Amino acid sequence: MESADVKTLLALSMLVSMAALRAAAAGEPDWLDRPTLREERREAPPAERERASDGTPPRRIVSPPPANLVANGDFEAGEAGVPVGWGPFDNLTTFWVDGGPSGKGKCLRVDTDVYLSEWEAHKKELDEGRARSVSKTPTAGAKYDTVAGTHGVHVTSHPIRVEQGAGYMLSAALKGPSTELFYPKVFVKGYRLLKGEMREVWRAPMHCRTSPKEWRTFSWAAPKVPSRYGVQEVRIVVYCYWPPGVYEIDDVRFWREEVSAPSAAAETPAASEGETGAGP
Ligand SMILES: [Ca+2]
Repeated sequence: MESADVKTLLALSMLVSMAALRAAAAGEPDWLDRPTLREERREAPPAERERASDGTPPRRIVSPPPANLVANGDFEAGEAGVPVGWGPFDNLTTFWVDGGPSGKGKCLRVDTDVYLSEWEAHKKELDEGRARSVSKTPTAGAKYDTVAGTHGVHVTSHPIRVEQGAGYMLSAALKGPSTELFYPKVFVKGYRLLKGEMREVWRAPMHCRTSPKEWRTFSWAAPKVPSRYGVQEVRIVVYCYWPPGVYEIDDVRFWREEVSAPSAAAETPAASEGETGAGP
């Protein structure tokens, strides 16, 4: 072999070694240069890319679902016959029952087909500590004198603190009657401390076009930022009214989610988030 060829070979091997060293310095093992792994890395979601760039081998990672900020949003935990973290329960219009989208576990049941007078009398008894179990009188006629046609039924969660500038999402599973104009809603109501007490300053509904035949899951189209309206804490409120009937609710979820610029711009002002007409 001529000395010129030896020099060329030496130069080439040095270049190869330097490339390997550079790759190692960049935290990339050289086996990542294999086309299939490169491909997998390119297609990986951001969470997986981050993991791969710190030198650990890339592999499929299923991200855990974001933490649900509603304690007992699945209504599985209960005490003294009612689910913890929610209220009020009267066992005339609100019940903790077996069931849910999976057909297992527990869920919330709301019956709005109860005479308003009967419900008010029962509530008075409960308030006065004269609790007794009652069964409703079957309703008849136009039913405008029922809870459905008047007050509606609210079931409210515990308070949840929200962070400044943070986006949040809401979802829930429901089953029950609805019409073109009337259907149950799940609200996020926002509160702030004003003159020593928490006052409602904002609300955002989720309209639920329910079916009495099947469970359906509903969610907001995009995250909302409650702190934009001065909100310090929120409560989730399930609201059922017209048509009179039995509604079931389960898997209420409220979680932090990054807000993208377009959805933030599209968010409607607080005043138009409220409901008009029959509402809570
Ligand atoms: Ca459940």
